[in-house]
Amino acid sequence: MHTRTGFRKIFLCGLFALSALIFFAGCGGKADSAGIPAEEGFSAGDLTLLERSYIDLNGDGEDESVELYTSAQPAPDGRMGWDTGHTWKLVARAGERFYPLFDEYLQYGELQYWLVATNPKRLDAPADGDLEISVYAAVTTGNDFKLLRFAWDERSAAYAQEIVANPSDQWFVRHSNKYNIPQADYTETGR
Ligand SMILES: [Ca+2]
Repeated sequence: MHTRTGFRKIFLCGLFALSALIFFAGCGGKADSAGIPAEEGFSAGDLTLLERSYIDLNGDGEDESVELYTSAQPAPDGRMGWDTGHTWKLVARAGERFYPLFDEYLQYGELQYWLVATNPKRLDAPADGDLEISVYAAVTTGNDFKLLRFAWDERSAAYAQEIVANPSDQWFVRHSNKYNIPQADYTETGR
């Protein structure tokens, strides 16, 4: 009797473990992390707004805005007071809902973004609703580079993040500067 109960327990535990395995395997998609939901009470604080673009990221007919902030501050002469490192924040905003896509301190680097529309159905004349919009962000520091992609996921009402490229064993990085002060010595010496 006891043996039979024991077998049943083992069988049920095995069944549960198998179900869990199938469930979690089924959850594996292209996204590299949990979705990025709206953040309550977002405040740009002392950050400086560098760029803002308007585009319909989730296909509901209303434009979101994509906003890039940095902790660098404009100097009295209007030029940006770049230091060797800053906090960089990339936000998708839908009305009063803010989605912090990226929020990190970058040393000797910066973040640049692109809004890319794709035509997955390969239609000759796609309407706006046929296109899928992704936010790509290239993130650099003095010793690493990565390319990230963010796309709206209706099911989780959040933005999914995918790491498109993040080369292994990176040692140092030279990169073009869109925002930071160009380093003339790199240009002149060809280093
Ligand atoms: Ca929208």
